[in-house]
Amino acid sequence: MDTNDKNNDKLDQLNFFKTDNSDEKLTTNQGLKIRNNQDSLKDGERGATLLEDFILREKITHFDHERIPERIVHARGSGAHGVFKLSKNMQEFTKAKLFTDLEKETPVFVRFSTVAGSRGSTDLARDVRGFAIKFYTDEGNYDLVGNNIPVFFIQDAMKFPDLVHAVKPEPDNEIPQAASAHDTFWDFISLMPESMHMIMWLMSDRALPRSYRMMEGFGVHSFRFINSEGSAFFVKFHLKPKLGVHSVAWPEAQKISGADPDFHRRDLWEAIESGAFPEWDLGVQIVPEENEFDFDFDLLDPTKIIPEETVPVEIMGTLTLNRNPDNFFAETEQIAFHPGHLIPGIDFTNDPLLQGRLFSYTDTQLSRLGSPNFHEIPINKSVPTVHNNQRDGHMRQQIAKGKVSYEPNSMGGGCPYQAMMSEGGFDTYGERISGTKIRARSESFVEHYSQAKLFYNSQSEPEKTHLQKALVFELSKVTIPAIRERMVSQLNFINKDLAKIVAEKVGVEVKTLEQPNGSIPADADPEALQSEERETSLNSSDALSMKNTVKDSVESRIIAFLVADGCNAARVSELKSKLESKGATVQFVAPEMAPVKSDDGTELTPKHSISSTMSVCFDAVYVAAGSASTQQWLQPDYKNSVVEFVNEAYRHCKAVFFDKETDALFDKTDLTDFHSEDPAVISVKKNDSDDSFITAIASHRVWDFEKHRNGFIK
Ligand code: HDE
Repeated sequence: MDTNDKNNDKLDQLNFFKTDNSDEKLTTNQGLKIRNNQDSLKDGERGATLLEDFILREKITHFDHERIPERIVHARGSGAHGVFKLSKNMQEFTKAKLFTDLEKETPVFVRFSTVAGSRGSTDLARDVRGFAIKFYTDEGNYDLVGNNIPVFFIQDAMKFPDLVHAVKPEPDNEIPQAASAHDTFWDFISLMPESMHMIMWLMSDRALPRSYRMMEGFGVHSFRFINSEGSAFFVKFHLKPKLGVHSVAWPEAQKISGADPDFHRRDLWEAIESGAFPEWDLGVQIVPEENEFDFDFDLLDPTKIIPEETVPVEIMGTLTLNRNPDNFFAETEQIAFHPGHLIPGIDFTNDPLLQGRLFSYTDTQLSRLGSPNFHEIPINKSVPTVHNNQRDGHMRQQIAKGKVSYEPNSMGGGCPYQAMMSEGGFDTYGERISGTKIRARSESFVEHYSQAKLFYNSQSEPEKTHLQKALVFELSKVTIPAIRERMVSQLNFINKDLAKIVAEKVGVEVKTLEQPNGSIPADADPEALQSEERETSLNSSDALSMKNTVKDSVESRIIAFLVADGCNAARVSELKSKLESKGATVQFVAPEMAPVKSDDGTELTPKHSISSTMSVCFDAVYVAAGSASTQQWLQPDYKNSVVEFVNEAYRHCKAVFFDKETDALFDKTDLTDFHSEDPAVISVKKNDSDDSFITAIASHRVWDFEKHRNGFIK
């Protein structure tokens, strides 16, 4: 598929709004050609500027108003266009044409984001990632506004402003930016047992994706599918990346934030530009209405997953991102998502978090985009033309003809008239409800620890270690010991070892909380509900560990080739071709930016000099064969940098390949201590082949050797 040639209904609609300045003259906003864009109009060459300079005034006024409020959460984001192609007709469960028409490719726009940071903050914050999809369907826009973590911190929308206030920079000094490692966040969290499951995910490496293209996506809440007979099913949405789920390590994340704060944005952009289109399988877990109460948790509780072992994910089709936006502001910034943008065949549930979201998203667009007409902004326009009697407001674009803007009417022939269901009219699912108005939490929502345990138990040893270290890092930034203490006491309900390890490192004791805090109904027995012994019916779930993810491709991985004068051109070219034929990208890193002269005289153009990049920005390192090049690397100007480059890749468990005649450099690195079974140290001395390097890159990292590689185990 070619990015820019592929068109569809949405792209055709957007094309209408695009402009191209090639071969055009500069104009004012009124279309007047401008003769001088250098000087303002003055009273003589050295005189004061004249108020009548409408060209200057227009230019400055527009500039003064260029900024709009950033999103209150998810301000930092990147987006791309793509398509969704259905592979399985889901008509048994839903009448949504999006999920029943096998012929149709539905245009989409997807926006990924971090949550806490400002628009200009780093991509590599330890944070949840947003994963919001707008499907431009023939039945109107359908938005799936999800995250890369399948549960949420809180159960009820009432707590959302508190959560966000706690995690955002502290209000007195606006510190820290894009980080949860501070007092107010952990103060709040330690008082909110319902957040513990999400905290396990957030402290895991899931919160440090290698790429947006290597993240799962989740709808989080239970939604409903409704079929044409009116039968309903609870569904949870899942997106599974074809490249697998991969992460970086926290020490890398911190360095990448300095070396390339746009790391994820750049990665997405460059992958799409190079034709390596990111793909996800979109699937659902389906629970028939009559099985609603078959689980040991409440399906309406957004702090719970349905384990995939209990209800498998049924794959419906593929989401592909194949085109970068033309203009960041017009598209990625102005896109407005809303979980309430629905189409027939999909509906909500009573999940009290989702219910609150249904109010918030339209409301926030009014201050962010400034007008109830935000749906008319090109990126937000539905493919079907809008016909209704809503009128006027700031920046109205539509020119609605005729005298009639009310209903019922006879003067307009009754139009626009209501659609019957058979004509695609939306009908809310007729859920039977009877209840008393009450401001309370259901008892079925009160158990908070068993799925946190399930998550922790399901992690591999290296993942558990990373999670412990994340908690230690975060809590070490908490200045108030009582908060640290309360937090480790919460962890004690999840795993006693975890609590002990963290407590020791953050200098507090594990105390038994008298009873967990939280909104517990007056007549519930909190101790029974929160008992340490309480487990889920499942001990561990493979789907929760990244260890079990897909590891079969080097596609779009970025490999640093350390090349210097005299390196072996034939080997460089041979390995480069092998890697590129499998979809990887090779970038030359040289002592300086000057072209490198290889042994046969071929010039290699570096993408980076050793002083302008770091190995944290790459997936693997190859040290090019050649004794002359090795000697150049060992010159005082480069030696420390190149040794650190290699050591750092090694510490972070990446594949490192030392080719022929590179021993002199190898001997200066930490690799001299490598474990003989470590499959990602590739060396001609071990008789490793190029294929071993390729397999090692595909497996992402050898986390199992992390302790050896960092010298903890000899
Ligand atoms: Fe959001 N959320 N949210 N959220 N959310 C916003 O809407 C809100 C929640 C999510 O790329 C805001 O347009 C409330 C869960 C994503 O443009 C705002 C509650 C999930 C994005 C808002 C939640 C999300 C947002 C800010 C609790 C995962 C970025 C700007 C009741 C299922 C969308 C905006 C984009 C954005 C409110 C909880 C995902 C303020 C009140 C749970 C991916 O309306």
